Amino acid sequence: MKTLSGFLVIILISLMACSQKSNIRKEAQTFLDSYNKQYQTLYYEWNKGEWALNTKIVEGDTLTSKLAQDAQEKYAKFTGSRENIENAKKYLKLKDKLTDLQVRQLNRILYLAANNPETAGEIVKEKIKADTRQTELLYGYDFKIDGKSVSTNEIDEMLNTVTDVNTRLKVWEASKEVGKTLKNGLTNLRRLRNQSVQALGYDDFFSYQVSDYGMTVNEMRKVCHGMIKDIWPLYRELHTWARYTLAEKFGKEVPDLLPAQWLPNRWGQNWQGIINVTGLNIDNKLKQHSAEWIVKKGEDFYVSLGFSQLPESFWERSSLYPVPLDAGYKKNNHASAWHMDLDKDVRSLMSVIPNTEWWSTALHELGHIYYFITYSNPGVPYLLREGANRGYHEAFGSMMGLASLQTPFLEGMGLMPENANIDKTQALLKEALDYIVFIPWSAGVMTDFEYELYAKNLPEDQFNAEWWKLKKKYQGIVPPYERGEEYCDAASKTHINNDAAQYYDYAISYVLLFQFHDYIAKQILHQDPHATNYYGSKEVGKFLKDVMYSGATVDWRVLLKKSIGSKMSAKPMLEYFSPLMDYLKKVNKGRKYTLPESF
Ligand code: X8Z
Ligand code: ZN
Repeated sequence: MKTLSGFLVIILISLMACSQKSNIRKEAQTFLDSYNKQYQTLYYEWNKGEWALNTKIVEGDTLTSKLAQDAQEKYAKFTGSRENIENAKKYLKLKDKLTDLQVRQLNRILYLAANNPETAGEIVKEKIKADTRQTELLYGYDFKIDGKSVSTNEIDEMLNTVTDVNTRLKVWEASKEVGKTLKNGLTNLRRLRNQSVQALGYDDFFSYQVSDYGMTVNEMRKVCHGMIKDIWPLYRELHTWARYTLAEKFGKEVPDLLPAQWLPNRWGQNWQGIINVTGLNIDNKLKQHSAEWIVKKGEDFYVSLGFSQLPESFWERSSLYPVPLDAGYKKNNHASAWHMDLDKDVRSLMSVIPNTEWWSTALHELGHIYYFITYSNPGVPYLLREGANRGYHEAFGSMMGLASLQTPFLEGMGLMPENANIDKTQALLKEALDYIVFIPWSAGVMTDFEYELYAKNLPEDQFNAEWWKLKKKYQGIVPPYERGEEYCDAASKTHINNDAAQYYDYAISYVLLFQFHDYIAKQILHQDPHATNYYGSKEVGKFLKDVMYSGATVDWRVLLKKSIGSKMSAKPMLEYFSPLMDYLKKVNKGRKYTLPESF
């Protein structure tokens, strides 16, 4: 009897514990349901305001920015509210009794709150105002060459084609002028961003953004520097090759470091425009088509993998093509993808013209759009409709961009003649000028600059000096002349203004995309990673959808291991480009190297 009653007591106690657990779960769920619902509504209103602000910028119009600010303030007030923070903390104290999905949402609530805490109310308000102003200044800016307005597409086109160095200098200078008008705003935003997150205990805005990966700043910097170290020997060869190639192209002496105005990109972030691989130049082919064709073909590529067609509303509401210079208004000229309502209202903002750069960019943006669509399923609460991490979100569209420029795919699309005799080494070189060259820029210059800016409080009178110090150190790029502190060349880059302290996302995305691409090529398509054709492969589509489906409901490291069986590693990227080393060493034989041998 004694044992039986003891047994009953144990059962009773565990039943009570069970029901207590289930009560706490229920209570927490009620809170989360209500939060998710309000969150979605306010997020949608905020995005609508932001969309209007970014797609139609009229000088002197104060109404649009006021509406955008009001909507953002409401969103901030809710996400940063004391009540929501306290509730989230209260339930997190009982996290052993909650499900993993609930804990993730509660952590997300605290993460969102830290960007707009009610305790820093006035600072948050000021920040929202400064943010909208910076957007207007950046995208309302009238770029001019010799007093004549030019679009950023025209600037990019000139940097890709003009061979007269004096003209190049003018174009490059024109592209940097905008920085001057943004410097005060950036200084102010740095203070406001830091103060906002400090109210909830973060050291600074940089560490806040990094914490989204579950990493400390030191860990993230280590990852970034590790990537640069890995690719450095190849980068050094590319740098040497580029100095000699460009000097010959422009009829100049070989410089020790690369003059910024010689490079085919405003920031020197990728250099693929330096070479023209016979047979592989699809620019001419694309130019025979319309900008609409580019986006439609992009959709067609995803549909061929088994993704659905884009919703009608995407075509109706997106802003995909450039605004004419005489339209009387301007718009954000940088590409982006928007998950307006965290559900079906997906849009993209681009200025597509038919060229290779926009072909890749359109595929990149559609990668975001299909990620949005795929994780907008009942298993993923609004709060977790995000990438597994931010790098994942950037990776898939860029991977499709890589795949879309490989020979078998281009042949299939009719963008190049079948059996065209493409020089494989030159093709690989062109890819390296994109993907390898990008690493010292993203993991080095951008990341270190923002680290110095936010975490080290870089003095205002050193912004430009620091920028060029980092450009020299990581990229071996120098300005045409000493650029004093009246310039703010860093601020000519979109992300410095409106996607702050997150640029390592792209470096991570490149590493991840080569891991995913390698897996797809070898394990699914059984093709050489250098020569794949994803088109029409439902298996590839299924693999991608499976990775995308869970959004941020799972740990990104676990997801990586589960989907491709490995940890984050630059190995597949290095392996992909390894055939290039021997070639470049041969070409560069006898040439003067000016970058240090190891990083
Ligand atoms: O900003 C972008 C995307 C935005 S979703 C177009 N990218 C980085 C850049 O342009 O600097 C894509 C790769 C790098
Ligand atoms: Zn992107």
